[in-house]
Amino acid sequence: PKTIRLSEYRAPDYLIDETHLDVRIFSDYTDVTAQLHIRKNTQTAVATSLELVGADLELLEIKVNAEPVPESLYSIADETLTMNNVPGQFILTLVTRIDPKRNTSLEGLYVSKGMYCTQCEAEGFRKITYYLDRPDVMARFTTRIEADKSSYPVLLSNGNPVEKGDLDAGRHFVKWEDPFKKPCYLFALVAGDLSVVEDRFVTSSGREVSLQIFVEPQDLDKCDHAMDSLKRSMKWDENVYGREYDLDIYMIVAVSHFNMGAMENKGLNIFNTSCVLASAETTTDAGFQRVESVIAHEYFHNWSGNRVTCRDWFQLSLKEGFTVFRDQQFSADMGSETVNRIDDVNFLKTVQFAEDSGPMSHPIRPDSYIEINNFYTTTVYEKGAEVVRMIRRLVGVDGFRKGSDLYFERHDGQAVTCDDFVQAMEDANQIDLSQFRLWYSQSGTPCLQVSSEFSASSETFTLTFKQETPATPGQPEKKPLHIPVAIGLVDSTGNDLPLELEGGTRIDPDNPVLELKQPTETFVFRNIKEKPVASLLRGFSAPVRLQYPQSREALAFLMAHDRDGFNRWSASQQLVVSVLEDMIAGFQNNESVQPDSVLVDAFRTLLTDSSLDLAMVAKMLELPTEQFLAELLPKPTQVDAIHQSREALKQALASSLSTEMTSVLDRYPLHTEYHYRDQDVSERSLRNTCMYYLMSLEQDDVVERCLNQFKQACNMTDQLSAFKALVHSSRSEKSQVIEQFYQRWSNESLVVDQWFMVQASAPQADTLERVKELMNHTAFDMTSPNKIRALIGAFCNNNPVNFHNEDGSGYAFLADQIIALNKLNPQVASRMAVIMTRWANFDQARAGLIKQQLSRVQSEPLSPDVYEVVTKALK
Ligand code: BAL
Ligand code: ZN
Repeated sequence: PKTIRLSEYRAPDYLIDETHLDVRIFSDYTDVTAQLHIRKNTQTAVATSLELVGADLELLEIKVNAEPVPESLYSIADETLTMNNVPGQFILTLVTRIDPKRNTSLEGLYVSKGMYCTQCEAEGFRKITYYLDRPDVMARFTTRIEADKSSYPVLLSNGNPVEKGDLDAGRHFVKWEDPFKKPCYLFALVAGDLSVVEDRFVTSSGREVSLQIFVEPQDLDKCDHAMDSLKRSMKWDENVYGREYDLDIYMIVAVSHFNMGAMENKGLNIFNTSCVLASAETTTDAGFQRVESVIAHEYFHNWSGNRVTCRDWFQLSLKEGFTVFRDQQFSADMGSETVNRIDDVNFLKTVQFAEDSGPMSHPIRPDSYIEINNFYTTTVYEKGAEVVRMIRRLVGVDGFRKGSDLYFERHDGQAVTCDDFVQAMEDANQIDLSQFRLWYSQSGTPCLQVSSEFSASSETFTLTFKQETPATPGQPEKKPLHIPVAIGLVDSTGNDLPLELEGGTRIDPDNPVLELKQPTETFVFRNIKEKPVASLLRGFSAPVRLQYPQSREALAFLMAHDRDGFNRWSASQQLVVSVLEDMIAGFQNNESVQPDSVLVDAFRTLLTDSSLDLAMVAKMLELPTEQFLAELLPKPTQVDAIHQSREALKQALASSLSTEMTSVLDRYPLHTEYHYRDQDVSERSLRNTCMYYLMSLEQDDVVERCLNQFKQACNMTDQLSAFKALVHSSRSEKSQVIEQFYQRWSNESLVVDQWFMVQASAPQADTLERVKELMNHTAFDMTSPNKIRALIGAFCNNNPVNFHNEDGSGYAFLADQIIALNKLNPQVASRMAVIMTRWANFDQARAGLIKQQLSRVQSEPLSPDVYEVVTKALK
């Protein structure tokens, strides 16, 4: 497979102004007629040959200006159709035959549970017809779809329906027209027997938009939350970014077999059912939150992605980083800003930091790839969002809005680059972001080492920052980055001190930020009369690893007093980690270490102080996951020590604080009615966290309580929490509970996913055997990405102690699945292969076993997706 490089980008030699598709669906095949209005790009064109790309297509006809093209004038090879001596402007007609029913890659046109649907981003359109499948070629589309009327009564594509009618033999057609030019990755088509939920939205300028969510008939009662989230997103984007919707219809279709979460096709979003359906009985609070944020994310793409799109796929973060940032802002405005920030940062530090320190590390704007599908990563998305967030901090809220207005106005209808985005921010604010631009090209997580010194005699407090970014593949040398560090110096009463630097510079009290640009920088604060506690990187103002050793007492103090909610949580995590480090050391010396009373006391305060914010209390009580700890702690990762010590800490806290935790269960009894609102979500979260602790003791009274919750819960959040606590225990009741849960929910595919997930993440030693058994369960389906993620993904990602069993059985299991999936669905296979790229983090024996399995995978004939990951991992 070929490596594609950003440095080799060339504008297209040919452009397509109009694309007219006629898609005729028959039971054994689908015929696609494409009429492409092509012209030479006068800006660049040197070539006289036109090269289109296509994959898995049978070419039935080819005409130029309605004249058949003789075979001597075109050639087909290896995913290309090359035509020689084409005119400067012409209409190319292509008829291709495709086989959507056998398309298990879920790219292009495929069938999910009897419904035809598409996924074209990044390069799926080439599986529909030969095309200039690149985002800088933008055309106006019309799409005529024809199919059997009784099997496929609903026929959808982008834009507005302009014509429909019945045909012979029980067939019918609908023709759609999209007035906006777009790259082909935003093309979509759906044909199915679907029910629809409808609503309307009136835009700020008074235009009425029809909103439609298409689902299978049994899911009609699960669309309210998505519809409500959509309307709130539309309003929010008008208020916060001044962006109005531009078509008369906005459609969402839910499909069960989908590689991603959802896709922002113009006017016709296609969603994984898991990101659109929600009901109290079947969906957890986290599920409701996910639906809200993904609905918002795809809607926001209409401006950040569709109206202004990417020039090439290296610029993916232009639309994804910005849109993730926008959906994070939206979620923060809809609920608790701090809790949302904590969840986002937790995810970033667990997954993105791990990616950025491994063989797949890449900048948010990668400079090369073999398969672009491998770059839909947490780096491009979540770190990309952090980079946009830092720009906002540097230019301020108003400056950021000026910059985004200029960006949208300047580039509407264009395919542009990350540099264009930064340029708009610079131009709107007259600031220089030249050093800041390194965040786009430099990979790796910077490490920020901080030391501090208080001088009572000179009444100064000195902070010294040293930044260093470790070498990453292809980037041995790193330059210093422009890093905004939000800070506060907290006095003994918990108040922030005024910040004034030696020399007289006052730091803005509303946005106290230190801007680092040099490898080492020192800041001396004056008029500091008592030793303060420094609160650094408030709100996680930059995606760096902060190393600032603080005493446990200082951390407990910040936990209680920091006015920055994020840093209160961060202090609690650091305190827990520091206690766990003692326990891990003890485990390795065969000593049992009890948790420090500083932690126990701090947790007791959390459980008993009724003035505290419940949602924050619940977050602060959550122990960091084993994956988070593995990422954070020194390598080689002590898989077993981490697991055992974390379990021991959970039990010790449960035992010391059982009175306080039990009284939380009494104070917040099970809700009898479900509402997805902050107070209720916090109560459920806190109660279930306490239940989770107490269940670690496996005492009869708590087990009884948990069983009652499992039976009586009126919502999935409470039922699933109880289910998980029971299944992850060693109590004999669990086999019955597993059976009951399945019997109750076997018709709800998304709940069955949860059923698989909980079992696959159980810490008991027989879990791998159980996972293998479940792969033969009637509900498991190797062509469904949701099922694969729920069972195989959950075992390999969320069950470190079993997956990394030193006998290597977990690795052999994963390799078998990658080999099988490579043929069925390369995208999903390569996601699974990424798990194996982390071998260097483990001890020699485990690393050797992982590499052995990687080599076994490598010896197979591989898709470019899996090839790229495995080759980079073994380099
Ligand atoms: N564009 C792919 C799916 C998403 O990020 O919205
Ligand atoms: Zn996106």
